[in-house]
Amino acid sequence: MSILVVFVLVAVLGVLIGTAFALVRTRSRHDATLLEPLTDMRGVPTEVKEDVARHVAQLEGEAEEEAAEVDVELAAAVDEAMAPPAEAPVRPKFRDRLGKARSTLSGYLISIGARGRIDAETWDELEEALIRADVGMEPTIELLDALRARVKAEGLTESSELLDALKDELKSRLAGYDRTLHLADVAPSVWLFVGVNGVGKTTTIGKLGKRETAEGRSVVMAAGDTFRAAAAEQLGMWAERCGADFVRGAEGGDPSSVIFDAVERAAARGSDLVLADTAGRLHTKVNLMEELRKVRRVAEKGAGSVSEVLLVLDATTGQNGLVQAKQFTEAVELTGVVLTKLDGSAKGGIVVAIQSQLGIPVKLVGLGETADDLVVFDPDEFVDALFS
Ligand SMILES: Nc1nc2c(ncn2[C@@H]2O[C@H](COP(=O)(O)OP(=O)(O)O)[C@@H](O)[C@H]2O)c(=O)[nH]1
Ligand SMILES: [Mg+2]
Repeated sequence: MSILVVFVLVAVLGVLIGTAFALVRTRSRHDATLLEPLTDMRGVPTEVKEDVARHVAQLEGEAEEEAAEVDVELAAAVDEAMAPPAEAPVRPKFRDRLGKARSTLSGYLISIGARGRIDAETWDELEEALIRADVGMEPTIELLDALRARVKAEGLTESSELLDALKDELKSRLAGYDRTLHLADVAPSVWLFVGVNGVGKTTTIGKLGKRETAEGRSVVMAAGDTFRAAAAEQLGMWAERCGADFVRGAEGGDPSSVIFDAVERAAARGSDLVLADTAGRLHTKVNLMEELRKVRRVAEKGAGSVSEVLLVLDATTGQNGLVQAKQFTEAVELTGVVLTKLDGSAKGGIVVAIQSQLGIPVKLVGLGETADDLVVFDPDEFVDALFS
């Protein structure tokens, strides 16, 4: 009799453990049905129930551990996919790149700051500093007038207060411009780059190509500088690097037709943006300006719209850049300036001259030669860097 009872109990236990096993294997992780059979073990002795419950708990624990391991592996894989690439660009800081411009000013700033009082010599030194930094004669006079009025109105007496007022004045004069690069309502948009030879047009297009493709836009680069074959090759390399489409023409060919073809290609492929390079030199200046007018017209003959005409200026040329800017504004309506080579320029004040004399915003500045060295111009950061 007792042997029979033991036999039945062992059989019941076996069946229950088997069922629990099968349930644990097939259930979804948070499935509560697992414990249901256990609640229906009427008439089964307590020790057996406890034994079964222990087994089930152990199996459940193992299943949870396994699921947790899978979760950890999955999270690691997602992290890896979302992580920025190892060579993630670090935005260059004005302060680190404006060494030359800062050293032009620093001697004056230290001397003015050390003077303590605001006197005639303070004003002379300030004027000299601004002229040396290539702020330009007219903007310098305007700035000094505004500062004199401010010193009087606010009762400033310390030279350090005067320097703070100057920083403030510069920041507010440089602020307030729209520095975004606009896209046309209907693609493809065309951004045209103009400027004399060697200022950094092709390099700027390359840098922007990287930025725009990284933001998910499809880009066509147009080698509108047909003056030398090397110019097209240089642009072609940038295009390849950032995965942009590339259109070039024959050496000495018509730049307008290259840009027209690029717009056609962009329209056919549904691309967002055409970055159009132009030549910086021709036999005469009159020809160059005529050609730019034609390029501008032809770029809009097809499906594209020119939404930016950017004048590229080399910051190391200082006031000379201003003369160029005036000539280019006569040929084409400029939407902004790209000021390159600010990293190598002792004449940071040219930014003030350009904006105050031409009323055209400096939208981008070049702070070096690599693809990530083009940044949106930030007046506050710029002024703080100059005075640090
Ligand atoms: N240091 C520095 N060099 C630059 C910058 N932009 C362009 N360059 C260099 O200026 C030179 C002329 O540039 P390029 O794009 O060929 O001028 P382009 O003739 O106007 O097309 C090249 O050696 C560039 O690497 C910049 O922001 N900083
Ligand atoms: Mg070029």
